[in-house]
Amino acid sequence: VLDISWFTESMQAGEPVPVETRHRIQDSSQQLGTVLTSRVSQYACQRRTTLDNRNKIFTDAFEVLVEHLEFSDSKGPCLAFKRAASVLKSLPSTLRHLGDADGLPCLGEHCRDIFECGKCSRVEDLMCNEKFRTMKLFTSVFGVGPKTAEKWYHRGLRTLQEVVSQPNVHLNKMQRAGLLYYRDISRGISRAEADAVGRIIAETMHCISPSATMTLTGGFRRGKAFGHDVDYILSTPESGAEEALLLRVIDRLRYQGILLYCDYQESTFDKERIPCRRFEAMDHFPKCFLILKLDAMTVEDGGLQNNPEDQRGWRAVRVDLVAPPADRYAYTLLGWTGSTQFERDLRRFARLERGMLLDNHALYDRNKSILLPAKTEEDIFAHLGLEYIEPWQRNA
Ligand code: DCT
Ligand code: MG
Repeated sequence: VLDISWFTESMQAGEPVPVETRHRIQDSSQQLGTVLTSRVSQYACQRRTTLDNRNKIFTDAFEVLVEHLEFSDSKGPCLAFKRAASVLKSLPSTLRHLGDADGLPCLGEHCRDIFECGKCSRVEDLMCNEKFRTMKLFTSVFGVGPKTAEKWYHRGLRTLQEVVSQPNVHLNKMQRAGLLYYRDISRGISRAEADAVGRIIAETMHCISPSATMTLTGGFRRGKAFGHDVDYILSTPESGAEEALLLRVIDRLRYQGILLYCDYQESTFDKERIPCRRFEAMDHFPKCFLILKLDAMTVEDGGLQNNPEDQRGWRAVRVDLVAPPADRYAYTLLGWTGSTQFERDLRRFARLERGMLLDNHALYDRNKSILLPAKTEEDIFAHLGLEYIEPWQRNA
């Protein structure tokens, strides 16, 4: 039985998150940054994008449109807005004049709304739109994608309280966990919490295999102060032992009583079948999507975040672990570091500009019909003829 005692207060699509769209770009012949903008690449992997986003006022608005388009499965327009937001994030200053956008890639007519009208009515309408707000609420649950959210919406459901109390709503194991720990996992994880998770996993892993190593990846490796989950790569120098290592780590976490949820995906990696010519969202390495119980006492810097929930002395955190074979480590590290837009453009750049195929498993040169070996991320950038971009500059 799903214990939803904390659901007593009505969980529903709350006040719209304020997105300030009332910033008007002046139409002026004065162009601030043409020298700079003429050198901005259309590929995120040729831009250095730190977390210091000077155009948040615009990118927040774009991200609302992206979310809306993702809900309605409009891939093309969605990608166009993602690219536009990504270009803006890389700029060293805020756009002040329409002329500043001239010469910038990916900022075509579809962006004029947001720049020109002083306010973007489309964004403001969405923020008040019941369907959009409900879809946002439902998809914020771990395990709930746009399709399920839409189904619930059409059944007339509007709050999480309604979802859990409807007897005819079937929830899978992931969604049940998502709802059970909703309060915790919808709240950001701090770097101190991510490090605490890392210490627990490292300790567990070293009991099993002293020579195994662990690398923090995802948003935290890019320097983010908060994340929605913690991503770690586990590796062992012993060839072929990675899958057993991951399974034993999971077993031990369970034995410690801190494994609240585990979705284990076994390896489907076959060395004979690389390169993979068709793009797949996920790699084939053994991995797991976990929810762990993080004890406040294990977190440095004042324990868990200042939250009344944490009076109970622990919080739930989402953790992803992946364990590639040792010779696939560099590709996996590059793939899991992100951002998603940076990865998308790396693969696109490889394919269109270099005739190469890149994924988390390998880099393949189609012209020479060879797999290019790499021990480090630097090796991969070098094969692609790209300047090395540090992880903290990949926040595209
Ligand atoms: N990734 C990707 N393509 C996807 C999803 C993920 O290339 N469709 C890569 C990039 C980031 C990495 O996997 C980890 O994914 P997330 O944890 O979802 O992203 P994040 O950048 O770590 O974001 P957050 O800080 O919110 O966890
Ligand atoms: Mg992450």
